[in-house]
Formats: sequence, C-alpha cells, structure tokens
Amino acid sequence: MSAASRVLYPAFRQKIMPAEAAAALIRHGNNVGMSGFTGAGYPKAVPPALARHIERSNQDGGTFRIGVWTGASTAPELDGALAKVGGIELRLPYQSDPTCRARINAGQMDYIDIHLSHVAQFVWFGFLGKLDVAVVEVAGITEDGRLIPSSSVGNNKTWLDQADKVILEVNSWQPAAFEGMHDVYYGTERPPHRKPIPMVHPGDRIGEPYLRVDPAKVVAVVETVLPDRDTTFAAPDDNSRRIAEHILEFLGHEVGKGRLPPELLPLQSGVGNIANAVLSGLNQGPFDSLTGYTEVLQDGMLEMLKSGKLVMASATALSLSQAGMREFLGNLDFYRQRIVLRPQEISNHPEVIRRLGIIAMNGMIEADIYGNVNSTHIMGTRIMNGIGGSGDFARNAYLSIFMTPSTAKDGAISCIVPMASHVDHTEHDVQILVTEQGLADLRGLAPRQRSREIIERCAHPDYRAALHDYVARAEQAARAGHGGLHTPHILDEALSWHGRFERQGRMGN
Ligand code: 0RQ
Repeated sequence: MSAASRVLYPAFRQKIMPAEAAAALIRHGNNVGMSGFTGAGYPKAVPPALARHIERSNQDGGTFRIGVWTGASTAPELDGALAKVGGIELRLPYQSDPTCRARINAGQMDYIDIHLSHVAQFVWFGFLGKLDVAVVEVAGITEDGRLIPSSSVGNNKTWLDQADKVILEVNSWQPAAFEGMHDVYYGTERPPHRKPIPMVHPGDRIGEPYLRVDPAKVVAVVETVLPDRDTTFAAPDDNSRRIAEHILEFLGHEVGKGRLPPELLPLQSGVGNIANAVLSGLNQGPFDSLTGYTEVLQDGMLEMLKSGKLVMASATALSLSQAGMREFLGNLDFYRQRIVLRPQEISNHPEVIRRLGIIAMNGMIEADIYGNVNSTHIMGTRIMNGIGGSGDFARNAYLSIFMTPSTAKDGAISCIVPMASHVDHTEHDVQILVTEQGLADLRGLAPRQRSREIIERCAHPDYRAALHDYVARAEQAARAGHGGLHTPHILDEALSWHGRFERQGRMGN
C-alpha cells in the first residue's frame, strides 16, 4: 500500500507537504503538543525538520525555542534532536533522553515532571497555558476525516482538541490493521460535570476507535514511512530474576491467604529490564487467565498474551522491540482481539485504577528505611527520567510494589538509605519493596517495624550493619530528647549519607 493511500479524506490531501514546510508553521515561543509515548507513535519527520530550522534560525544569535509537551518519553529524532540544538524552552511530562537530561540538569532547559494522568486535564483546566500547535502521528485518515491512531494514544485527543493548529504525520510504517484496536473515550468533562467512567473490566470498550479533529485546524499533513524506536531488552540478569521470584512467591502467598483471586488482579508493569523480567517470571509461573491494565505494553506482556497466560491487556502505548513488532504483525488478528489502546488519561485514571484493583509494579532509584520511594532524582538534585505513571498507579493500586537491585554502580551505592534524597511516593503509597535480597511487606507495620523489615529483607548485606546502626543511634538520640521515636532520624547524618557517596565520586550520573 502506498503512503498516499492512507490519506483518504479529500480535503486533507491538499494539505500534504514536506516536513520542512510543516515545521516552518511552528513559531518561536509556541507550545507544541507532540504525540509519542515510550518510543511509540511519536512524529518522526517534523521534529527533526524543526530542529534543523531552529539551528539555522539561531546561528546568528537567535533564540528560537518552543515548549514541548508529549505523552511520555519519545525518541532521539524528537527529544534528542530538539534538545541538541537548544530548541526546547520547557519540556513536560516524562522524558528519558540523555541530551534532555543533561540540559535539564545543567539548567539550560526547564522540565515539569507531572503525573501522566494529570497532563490532559491540566491543559483543559488552563493550568499550563495555551497549546498552540499539535504534531500528531496517525496510522491513517478515513474518507470522512477521522484519524486512525498509531502505536500510542497518549495525550493526542487533548492535543488535537486544544491546539489552534494541527500538523498530522501519516505513517504508513504503522500497521493499517491498527484500525479498530483503539478505544478513545470522549466522555470526560470538567468538574463539576464529571460522570463516572463506565469501566468495570480492563477489556471494556467505552469510546470509539478513532481520534476526532476539526478539519479547519489542520494546517499540514506529512506522509512518512518510518519505524518506531526499537525498544530492546537485555535477557534478565540474576538480580532481575531473583526480584521476579520474590514477587511471584509473594503473589502465590496472597492467593493462598485469599487476598488475591487465583487469576490475580489486573497487572500494571513499569518500563525497563526488571519489569520485563517480572513478566517473564509470570509467564513461566503458576497463574493463569491474567489481565493487564497498564501504560506501556512491552515484549513481556506480548509473550504472555501469546502463551495464553494473559487473556487481554489494556495500555496507552505499544512499545516493542523489532522482534516483538514482527511477532505482533505476524499475528495481528490474534493480538487485535486481546489489546486495547486508550488515551493516557484513562489508562492512568485514578478512579479506574482504584475500581479495578490494580497490582502495580514499578522501578525505583532508592527507598528509605521507612518506605519512602525516590523514582526520579539521583542524589536528590539530578533528574533521571521522571515520575511517569508510577504515582498514578502506586497511589491508587490494590497493591503497590516497588523494585530495584539493592545496590547501584557495581555495589558502590546502597539503594536502601536512611532518608530518601527525594520523595516521589510517600510511605503511605508503598506497600511492598523488593530487591534481589528479598521482599519487605510493609502493610500494617508502624515506621520502626518497617525499618527493621526493610533493612533485613531488602538491603544488601554490605550495608545492613550501617543501616541498623543508624536506626539504633537515632532511637538512642530520641530517647535522649533529640527528636521523636515515631520516625527516628539523625537529620544531619541522614542527609550526609548521600554526600559521603558523592564525595567519594561514586555517583556517576
Ligand atoms: O544508571 O545505567 O548510568 O548505571 O539509574 O537504573 O537499575 O538500570 O533501572 O532502568 O529500571 O530504571 C527508577 C530510573 C529505574 C525507572 C528508574 C542508576 C543506575 C542506572 C537506571 P547507569 P536501573 P531501570 C511506567 C512507570 C520512574 C517512572 C516509572 C524510572 C540508572 O524505573 O524512570 O516508574 N521510573 N514509570 O546505575 C545512583 C542510586 C541508583 C542509581 C539506580 N540509588 N543512586 N544511581 N541508579 N539507582 C512507565 C512510564 O511512566 C512511562
């Protein structure tokens, strides 16, 4: 099928133009809503063309910069290209690009890290200012002007609705058979007119398979045939496998106690190799008829769908390796019946997550001995990626699990610390902590009980004595009248724990 045949709406055919011409419609100071979620469904031609345009404009001391709003992380052609030419004034929400990260941490680019479920509604509420342009990748345009979403839905509904101008990238690399797979819910209202979201099962379809756009706003259509970012995975290492084993054993225990049904509850899984290893573990594990209600569907869940362990999965993005994509394309009819892609305001909606009773499993940078979790900052000051959807899920899940190897940088840094250097998930939103050393079940435990459990079960043996010693001295200090015994701390020392690593040059990032 030729690229042109994907633009079936006659009025849009006249708007077809090269990426350079479309990029030239974006002005300095514009806020631009781009499609894209974890390397899936991002525009691939207009952002690099815009980066070239910005580089030329700024050669003579110009200051062309834009605000970039997305679904979540994108790819080097978007975040990387624009950041490299200094073209991003402000970026939101989640990013994981090395150039963006360096610029943010160097103070050359502003970054607002917000919960992924908040982004769309903050834009409707007017909290983030005016959205000037939407640049959205789609898999096709129907004869009557409806848009077939591509491999991610993200915030596209909101960008198309809120932007003054719309630029569409129609990517024929994306499977034409995506048509019908998506479920775009148009029922969300602003308070006080909100209605319950009518979803009681992860597979429920409550919307329509297309994105809507006002044809009058479409200023350019760019045709592309370009692949999504290839999200590769390492084979699970020993640590990941052990983390997976602890989680599986725990879930089995919960089923035994009658606190989880035999088919568990819908699973949410974060991104990355550990998350993928946990899914591999589940694929080999004893549980059947599982469901997924997550943000990103990666290779691990695809394998579980294939094996039949997982009966269906709901997500906002399909972020696969090349091998995963080949498997998906080779068995499209099978996967189409088992996957629903939704806007991220629904995939991450607190109301739905609470109702469905999600088992949330997310990565972290460090946890402290009382159960506060840092998912985003190295040493409390340097951003790694962002909170993404971890807070949407952790806060509202049936069970909120956080996982990490017990140490980072080849054992030089303990990921269990006296006091988290930055807190994304408070002790109130964290029920289970897991490292390769073991699993700490924090439910029903008071702070000092939690500290014993976390140090004994999760900390690496090399750091256990130092952590126990810290708690003992903090308790002693409190008994001597310095601070309280509810959550004992020696504040100077808790904060300098990280400083010690930094002074020794161990941090790396
Ligand atoms: O850096 O590669 O330079 O060595 O952090 O750590 O262990 O490879 O783990 O890739 O799973 O990432 C929390 C960042 C974990 C991720 C985080 C260093 C470590 C390495 C990465 P190097 P790992 P992962 C759904 C849910 C927030 C968003 C989220 C994340 C690098 O899971 O971004 O959960 N989560 N979204 O060496 C110093 C420590 C460290 C440390 C790790 N204690 N001190 N460096 N590192 N611990 C998805 C979305 O929302 C889109």
